[in-house]
Amino acid sequence: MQKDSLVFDLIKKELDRQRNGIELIASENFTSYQVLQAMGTCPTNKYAEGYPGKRYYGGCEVVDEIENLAIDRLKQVFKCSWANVQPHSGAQANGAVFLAVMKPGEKFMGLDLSMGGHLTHGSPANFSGKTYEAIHYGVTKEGFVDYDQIEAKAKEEKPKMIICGASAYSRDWDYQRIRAIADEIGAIVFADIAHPAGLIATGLLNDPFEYCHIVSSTTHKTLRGPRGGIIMLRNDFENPWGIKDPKGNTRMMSQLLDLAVFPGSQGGPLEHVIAAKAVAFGEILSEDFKSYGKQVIANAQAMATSFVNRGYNLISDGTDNHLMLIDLRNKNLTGKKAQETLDKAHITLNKNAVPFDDKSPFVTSGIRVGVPAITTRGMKETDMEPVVEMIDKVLMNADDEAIIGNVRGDVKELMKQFPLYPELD
Ligand code: DSN
Repeated sequence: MQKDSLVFDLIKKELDRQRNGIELIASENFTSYQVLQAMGTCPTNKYAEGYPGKRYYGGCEVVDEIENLAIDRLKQVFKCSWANVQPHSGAQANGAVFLAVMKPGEKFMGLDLSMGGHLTHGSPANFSGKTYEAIHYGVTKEGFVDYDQIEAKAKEEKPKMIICGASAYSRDWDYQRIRAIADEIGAIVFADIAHPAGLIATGLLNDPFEYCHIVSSTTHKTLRGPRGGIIMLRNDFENPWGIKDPKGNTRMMSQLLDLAVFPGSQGGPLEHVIAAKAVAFGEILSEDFKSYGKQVIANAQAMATSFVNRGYNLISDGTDNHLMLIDLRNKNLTGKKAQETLDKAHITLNKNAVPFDDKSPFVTSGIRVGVPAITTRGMKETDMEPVVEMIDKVLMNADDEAIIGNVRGDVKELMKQFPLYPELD
């Protein structure tokens, strides 16, 4: 059969874009070549609705082994007793958690999207805000999660579930305090660790499993796996909230969550992606990944220092994790302008609302900058200052095409030192 060059040429073009640019989108990363290979394999052909040993199709004996391997490795990564590796994405994982524990119209609380939260934590545009009653907490004017506000609102509103987790928050979480608040009102604590999961897996940030009843994540951010989602419990439990399955039976939390993923919200699992998740979880268990996690934090802190030294205003004045949120108002730039201008120099990041932003989400006053991807490419602390220097040069000359063109050339030269997927040449 003739190769579909139209598609494969575009894939090659995307590879070149990734190779030649500086990738600073905080939610992106580069998988290993093995993870990439596993994704493009024959389990994609297999229907396997159900779970290992309990499928609705014949011929599942091998994909059962693949899925069990992924589950076993994930349980080792987070020292948990139960895991579901089928969610197609983080949003699907969160959708399943809602479906498992909340009835339509019930109340929950999450971090406001405009303060760093996520769409699935109650945005009015998302199923979570449309189906359930969302109330929100925010951050203090210094940019830290406002735990006093969580406590006051929780006592007043008595939500059934409190979500901790964010998409644009550079600090660690006090899970213990949130659990103590939740216990006073009998609420479920659900941690969405999609962003910092790789740093939690390596013990570099607080452990949500000690205090949160349910934990979800994506697998493609700091976990450096294929694009997908997961749900986990450290200790399975018979739920004290008396939550019932669709047939009216009270079940263990793991059973409620399994039912919510399949048949509740998904059909056939993507077994080729689950194979790639298994590869990634194996990598996370290695010593190399521990060094990677440490380097991510070291790079983020070095980059934050370089930005502060150049007069940039970091929300909360710094970072504990892999990202930083920068308010550009003192530089007379919007997030939109900054993102678009940096794109021209092949430096990729995203515009982002900052807490108490006066601009629309399409414009924003800020940018979110993350280091997981450039750390995977091999960059170290000493590489951060040159990167910030290039960003600053572009932003301070945002209408000068010649200067931006020169930086684009410098970016390409620099990134040659950090090869990406040489196996594909
Ligand atoms: N869209 C992801 C992010 O960029 O943080 C979260 O799902």
